[in-house]
Amino acid sequence: MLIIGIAGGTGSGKTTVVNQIIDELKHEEVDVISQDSYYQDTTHLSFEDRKKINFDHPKSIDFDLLGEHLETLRSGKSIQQPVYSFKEHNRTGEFIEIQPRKVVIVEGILILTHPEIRELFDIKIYVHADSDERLIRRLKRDIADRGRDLEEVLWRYQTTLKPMHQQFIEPTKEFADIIIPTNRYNTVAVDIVQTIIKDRLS
Ligand code: UZR
Ligand code: MG
Repeated sequence: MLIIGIAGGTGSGKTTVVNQIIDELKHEEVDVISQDSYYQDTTHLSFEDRKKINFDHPKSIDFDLLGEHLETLRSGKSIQQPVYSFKEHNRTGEFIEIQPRKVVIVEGILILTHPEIRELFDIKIYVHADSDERLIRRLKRDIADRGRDLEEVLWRYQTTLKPMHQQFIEPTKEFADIIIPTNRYNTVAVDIVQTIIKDRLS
């Protein structure tokens, strides 16, 4: 099994890169695991308190569960992954079963911040876009898909997203084997990653 970690700031284009990488793989060969599924269980908090959680800080992630799940998949067994709701800022109580596959891609802003989790990755990738590009993408997404408004997104960006990015996310670039720039269309970096995957699978 090949486990690939893909980090990068919010709006850096992680999802696009993941989709380009898996484009040439067969459905039954790859699992994509999002950090979002591993936000801490916050059932003990009220909705008002959950809204105040700093979701860009490493402590918001249940890395113990993520590590356990990756080990389980590596041992050839399936996992029961919690389903997360961005609307509720909490786990829904439902689970989905994920089967072990030849390639497991783990993506998320904070996945390279944790030393033991880093050790589990065979390939570490950091997706880079300039902060203005990321803010533009984040604004569009939060307004279109997550029912937020301009003021709220900008306020969150200045008070949380930017400082957390500088403190925790950007420094993990140092751990990356490959840095993929997404300010403009890039096919070479993705080709390289696909070649490594094919090579390891054969
Ligand atoms: P990406 N996030 C939420 O907005 N709500 C939640 O309940 C959980 C997470 C956001 C989080 C982070 N920050 O910036 C983003 N906030 O999801 C990471 N606020 O996701 O890498 O797709 O941008
Ligand atoms: Mg995402």
